[in-house]
Amino acid sequence: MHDADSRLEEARGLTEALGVEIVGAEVAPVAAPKAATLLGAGKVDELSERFKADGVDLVIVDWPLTPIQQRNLEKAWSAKVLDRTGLILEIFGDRAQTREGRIQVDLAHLTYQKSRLVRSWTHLERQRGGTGFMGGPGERQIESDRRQLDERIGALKRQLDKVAKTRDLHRRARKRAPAPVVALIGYTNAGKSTLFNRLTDSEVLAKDMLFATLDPTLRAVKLPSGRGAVFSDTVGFISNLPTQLVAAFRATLEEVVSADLIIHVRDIAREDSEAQRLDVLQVLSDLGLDESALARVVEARNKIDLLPPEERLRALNEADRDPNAVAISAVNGDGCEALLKLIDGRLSAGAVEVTVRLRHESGKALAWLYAHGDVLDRRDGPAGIDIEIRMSKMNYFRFFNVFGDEVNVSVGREAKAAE
Ligand SMILES: Nc1nc2c(ncn2[C@@H]2O[C@H](COP(=O)(O)OP(=O)(O)OP(=O)(O)O)[C@@H](O)[C@H]2O)c(=O)[nH]1
Ligand SMILES: [Mg+2]
Repeated sequence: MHDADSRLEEARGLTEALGVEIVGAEVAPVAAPKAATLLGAGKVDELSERFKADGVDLVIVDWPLTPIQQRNLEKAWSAKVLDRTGLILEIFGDRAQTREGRIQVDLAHLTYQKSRLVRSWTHLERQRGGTGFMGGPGERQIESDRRQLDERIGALKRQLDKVAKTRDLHRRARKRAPAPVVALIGYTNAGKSTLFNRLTDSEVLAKDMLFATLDPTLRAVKLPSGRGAVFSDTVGFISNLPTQLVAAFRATLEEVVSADLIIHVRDIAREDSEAQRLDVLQVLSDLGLDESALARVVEARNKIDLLPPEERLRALNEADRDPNAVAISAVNGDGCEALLKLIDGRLSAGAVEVTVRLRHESGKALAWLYAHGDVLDRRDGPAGIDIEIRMSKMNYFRFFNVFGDEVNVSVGREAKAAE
């Protein structure tokens, strides 16, 4: 879980990404959420005073607000109020540059708006004469709004289809060239663009700003072996990514996750690095990436330059023991050579012969190995079961992604380089 402080920091980052001046930010504990205003009346009043004194005209509430709550807070504070989804949609609206990106954002916006047309409440209001404390448009107005939104959503979807078809043609042209695609994905601000620039010698925008990148970029690279590959940099993930956005960006994201190899770039200098990792895996699974596809995921544990020496050493050692991970600094280049080598090796097909040590109780992992490889030798000892096995590279990496945490594995280093 992200704690309140990291969430507040992230909300600050998102607000800065919108380019507005931040007057203040704080955590407001909510014991019992109020249906009308989320916050209690006392808190709403107290904030109202302060907002007036500071001349605040935009308030971000990092929590999903119902349309009613949003409207009531706007009234109480005489300021525009955005919740997390609204804020992220605004940022995306600012950033989108390609035609496809703009259509995707518009689509997400309209879907969001449509989901916020309230019927049941206003229905009551209207029957009571329409002057209840909620105010709001009448039933007929809402129906006509909904129809208009539906029409525009339909039109955008058709446009998007057209653009996607063109992109599909481009993609097929690329597929004919045999270069495999390597996609950089990860939490926003993890360092994807910085790494992309370093690996491909390019200059896409890399900035200490959330969602600096929105539109995908592709570049061809030559790997150490001489093999060519196409790298892609794209939009970052975030916890509680608005579903409207995921839906609108589905085509882009699916293209990314269908890459031959997925580099999950992580900021491991952050306190909530593990929570961010889980958020990213959640988005991947939302996009339909299943267990077998996890074999295509490699972790680039970035920003090791920010770690104090002992922690850095630990990170390096841990990554060393994991065939699916490399510890790097995209800023100073540490580990990037090793990452390229790992990518190179992973893109070459073939089998590996390794010895894996399992704990006695790891029956599942043992059965998996027997099912997915040729067991060459088995030694049952007091420290565990040593299995010498030959299996496809794909299965080897898959094994680590599935069982890496729960089994005690000892592999010869040569396994990492085995072709
Ligand atoms: N110290 C340090 N900073 C890094 C490293 N990699 C990236 N950064 C910084 O982290 C910030 C974000 O980097 P980006 O490359 O823009 O991150 P991103 O993942 O592309 O972010 P979005 O496009 O916003 O999702 C920038 O200020 C980078 O300079 C690293 O290895 N070490
Ligand atoms: Mg970026």
